[in-house]
Amino acid sequence: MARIPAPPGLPVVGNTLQIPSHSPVEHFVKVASRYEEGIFQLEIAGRTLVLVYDPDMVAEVCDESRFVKRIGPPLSIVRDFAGDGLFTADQDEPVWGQAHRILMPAFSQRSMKAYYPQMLEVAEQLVASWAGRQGEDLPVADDMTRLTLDTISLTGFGYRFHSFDSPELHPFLKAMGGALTEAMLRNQQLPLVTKLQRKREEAYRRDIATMQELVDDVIRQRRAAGSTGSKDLLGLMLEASDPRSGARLSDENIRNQVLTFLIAGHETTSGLLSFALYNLLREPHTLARAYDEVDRLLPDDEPPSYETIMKLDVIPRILEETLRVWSPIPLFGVSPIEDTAIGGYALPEGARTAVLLPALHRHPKAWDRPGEFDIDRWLPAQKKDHHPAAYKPFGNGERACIGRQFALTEARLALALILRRFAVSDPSVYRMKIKQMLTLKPDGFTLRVRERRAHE
Ligand code: MNH
Repeated sequence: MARIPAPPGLPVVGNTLQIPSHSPVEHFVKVASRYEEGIFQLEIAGRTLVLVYDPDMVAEVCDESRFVKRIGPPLSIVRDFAGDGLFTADQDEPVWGQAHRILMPAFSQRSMKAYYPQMLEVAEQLVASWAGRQGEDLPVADDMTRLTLDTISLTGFGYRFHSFDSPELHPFLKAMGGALTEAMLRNQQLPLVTKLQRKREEAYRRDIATMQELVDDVIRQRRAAGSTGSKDLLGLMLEASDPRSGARLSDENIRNQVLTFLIAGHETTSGLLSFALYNLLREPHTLARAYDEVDRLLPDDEPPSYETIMKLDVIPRILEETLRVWSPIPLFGVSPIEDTAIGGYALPEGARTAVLLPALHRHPKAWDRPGEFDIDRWLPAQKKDHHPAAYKPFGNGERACIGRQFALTEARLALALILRRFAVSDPSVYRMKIKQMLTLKPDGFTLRVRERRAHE
């Protein structure tokens, strides 16, 4: 067996102090560029983390008969607020399977079509807001956050944040950012250090309480309305039972799911949309193709139908390629079910292993011209030749993202409405600066818009 490459660390603290606490993933990617083996390990806060990005080894760790998602740090820290919601539940907690089966129908194609009018309503609010701010520097990530938060809360829970009515982001978002950032920092702290930081602990508990108050309000409003028969996420959680066991979700679990969906259902999609606009501003040729497409398929000022959005071809490929070069979730964790080896490297049972997406998604073994933004990689003829494990922006297997179609439908619609109406530009020539709060976003990215045609 070969030894897993490992950058040298210090006694006791290992590599902990080498990792910049607010941008761990950028550091991992830099280290990855030094190890052609496609695997390395780090000692962080007393634990070993194996990072994998060789596509063949990733194929092995994505074999669900050998590897499983285990809730260790940082997800065990996120459990402080997301509890046993889908994202942070262990595979063998019965509640994971129960909630998964109860909620799957809410993510069918039919459900997407049912959510579509509400997705459209929120996307039109974004466009209206930008139409009134032409020539200003628009804070892209903030406005994409308004869009995606309002969309998941309205479609999933019938709850309105009214984010476009306010110049300030909703307090829920500040609390969430604080809690996610704290979870990321704690992931790299020895527990003793965490314990000593009393002020941080208080702020963390306050942020969690703020989020939970909002969740309680969402549930209270629905209960006050009585049984609405709604098949949205909250309706299913309150009224449906697990087809296999007949179990219903507990009130506590429903709170955890609502919080999970409020976070997971908007944070990553806003990152995707922000990165997509960033890419389009750097790729005028691709941008021109996107304008062509919306002019062809959405020629008038009418709201597009769901069917029209499903006919788009260039915009979805922009999204796929964006998820390749900038995955909002930069890594996901798995563990071997028993002692095993991948690519000749031994991994003991339970070894904390993570797939490092930015390095996988640009791995020269799987991708030609990996640094180039090329949406034609996603033409069917080319797609079928892709390495089967070289693209995992939504994770893997049973524990892959349940909201994938939701995110892609919402993102297609938003980009189509933006590009139909506006010429986008970036006079300040933004330089990518990643902000990591567990997930990634472009920090401080602004753009400007002008109406493409006169509107009456
Ligand atoms: Mn989502 C799991 C990426 C949008 C709800 N999501 C995951 C995972 C990745 C991921 C990666 C697997 C994490 C892991 O293995 O630990 N998700 C994304 C991306 C987008 C996204 C890149 C947008 C782009 N996710 C959404 C949306 C929703 C959602 C939208 C809800 C409407 N995601 C989830 C949930 C899980 C998840 C819930 C956990 C699923 C499970 O384990 O059962």
